[in-house]
Amino acid sequence: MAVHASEYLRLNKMPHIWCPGCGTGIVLGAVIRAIATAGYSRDDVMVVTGIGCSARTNAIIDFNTFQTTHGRALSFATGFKMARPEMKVIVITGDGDGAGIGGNHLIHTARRNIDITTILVNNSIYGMTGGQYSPLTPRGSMATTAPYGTVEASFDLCELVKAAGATYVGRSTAYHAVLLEQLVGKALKHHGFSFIEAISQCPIGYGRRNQQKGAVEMLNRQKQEAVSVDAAAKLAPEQLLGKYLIGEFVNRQEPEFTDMHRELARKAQQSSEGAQS
Ligand SMILES: Cc1ncc(C[n+]2csc(CCOP(=O)(O)OP(=O)(O)O)c2C)c(N)n1
Ligand code: SF4
Ligand SMILES: [Mg+2]
Repeated sequence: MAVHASEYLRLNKMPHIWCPGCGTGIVLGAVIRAIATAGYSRDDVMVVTGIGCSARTNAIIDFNTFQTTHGRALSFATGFKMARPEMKVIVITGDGDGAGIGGNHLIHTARRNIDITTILVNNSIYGMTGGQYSPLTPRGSMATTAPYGTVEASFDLCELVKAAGATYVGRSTAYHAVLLEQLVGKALKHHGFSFIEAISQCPIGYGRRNQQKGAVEMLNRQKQEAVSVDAAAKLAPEQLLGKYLIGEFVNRQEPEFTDMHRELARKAQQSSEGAQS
């Protein structure tokens, strides 16, 4: 019998800690609906997070869950996946956690093509710690660490993980929650490293410093600024200025890390048995 997504929530841990209008709950809703549609039981799934508002998803979901140190979720998740390759390992991380302090882990986990699904909640800011800018904060934004606006360029994280070797890459927004659920569903079924960037709104840490008056305005911006990959193909470059792409960017098969590691262990075992006989 199909599981209803709400059965994956720890209702006794409610209320959650998120501010009114926060997009993280919308992202989590899309993720658990995708898991329900895929039909995984609670015991099949391990969700690993680092630290941040996005990492607090772990407090209210009823899977095997592990909240790790800031920026290190992918390293812990790699260890879990190596020990229990039959489990569905999911990492939920933030732009500070996954692209800032954990950026190096992200590159190398993508390069290994280990079968882990990563959902990075990009709310353009370090939300939990009060609004410091992250590597994904748009240039010119106000932050507690940039009271006159950031001068650093942000980068396109989907392009980065694609270049690093991720074999499934997509992006959606909290506004486009149905697309987000579909992309997460495909990422979960993909055998290899899959990465979904979920653009989300932080009305408190980012919005109120940047003349974005609340969740509705921020969701409307997501609607206006996001362009689907198919629509973008028909537009001239100048029509895409100030926009970002959403949809599926990469979907290809390459040898997966735990499979290759198991094969290597088998060969090593055979060769040591051969040497002893
Ligand atoms: C090693 C370490 N450095 C810094 C912190 C403080 N810290 C906790 S959450 C956080 C930022 C989280 O930002 P992000 O990953 O974008 O998550 P959000 O809160 O925006 O969802 C920081 C810097 C920490 N807990 N551990
Ligand atoms: S600080 Fe921002 S990201 Fe954190 S709960 Fe509040 S609105 Fe959400
Ligand atoms: Mg953030």
